[in-house]
Amino acid sequence: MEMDRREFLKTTGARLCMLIPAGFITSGCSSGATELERMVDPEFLPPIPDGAKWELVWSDEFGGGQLDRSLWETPAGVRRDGYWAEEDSYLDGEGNLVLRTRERDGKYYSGAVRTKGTFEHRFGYWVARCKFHTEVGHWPAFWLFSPGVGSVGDEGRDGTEIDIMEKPWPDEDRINLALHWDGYGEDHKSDGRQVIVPGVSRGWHTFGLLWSPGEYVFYIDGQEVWRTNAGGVSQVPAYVKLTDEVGDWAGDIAEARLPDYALFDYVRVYDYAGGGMGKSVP
Ligand SMILES: [Ca+2]
Repeated sequence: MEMDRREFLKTTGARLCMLIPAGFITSGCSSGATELERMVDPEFLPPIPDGAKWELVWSDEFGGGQLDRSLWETPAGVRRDGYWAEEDSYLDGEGNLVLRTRERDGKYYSGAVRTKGTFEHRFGYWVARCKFHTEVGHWPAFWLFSPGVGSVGDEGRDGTEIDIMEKPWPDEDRINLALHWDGYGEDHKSDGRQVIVPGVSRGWHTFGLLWSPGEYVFYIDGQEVWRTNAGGVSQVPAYVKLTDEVGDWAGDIAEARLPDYALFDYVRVYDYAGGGMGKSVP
C-alpha cells in the first residue's frame, strides 16, 4: 500500500488539483481526489486565513527505482572538503532518496540534488521528511536557493539562501536554521539559530518552511521553531536543494565509519489554491 501511494503521487506529480484546508486533507477538486484523499497521509500544514486552502503544487515522493531526472539535477565536483558525485544520490526502491557519503582512495564523496531549472517557486509551504546519518565529518541539508543570492543590495529580497535544515551534529539533537543574502563576500549577511529537538537525530522527522511575502516560519515535526523577517524576505523564486557535504563543521571525516547515509522520504511544496500567496505581489 505504501508503494501504491507513492506511485500514485509519482505518476500524478504536480498536476494534482488538491485542496487542503488548514491542518489536514479533507477535500479535493479533481476527479481522482477521493482516491487521493485515501492514499495521502494526513500531515501537518500551517494555519491559513479563513477561506484559503492549501494546494500541493509540486512534490517528489521518491517512488520507483530511479531518480527522476526530469525533476532533479545532480551537481558534481569539488564541494568543501570532498566532492559531490552523481552516483551518491539514488533511490533505495523503498520510497526514499539516499544521499550517500563514502571514501575512495583518500577522497570523500557525497550526494546532492537540486531542482534548478526544473522547479522554481516563491512563497508557500515547503516540507521534507528526513532520517539522519550517524557519522561525523559530513552533514545533510534541506535548503532553498535563488540565483539572486549573490546580488549585493536590496537585502535578501532579491534572493536568499534559506536553510530549512542542516545537521552537522550526528549525535546531538540539534538543527541549524539559517538565512544568507547579499552574496558570500564582504557584503554577506546572515541570520540563523540552532534549535534542540529531543529525539530528532533518530527516526523520521519533518522540516518545514512557511515562506510568505512578509515572513518566514520554520517548523520541525509541525512545531514552530523560528519566525523571522531577516533580510526583508526573499520575493523571488527559489529551487530545492537536498545535499550532503563533507567539512570540519561536522567534525573529522577521518573518524567516520563510511559509507554513511541520509534518507529523504519526500519533498512537498504547497501554496494557496487559486494563484498562490504571491498572487498580489509584484
Ligand atoms: Ca541581495
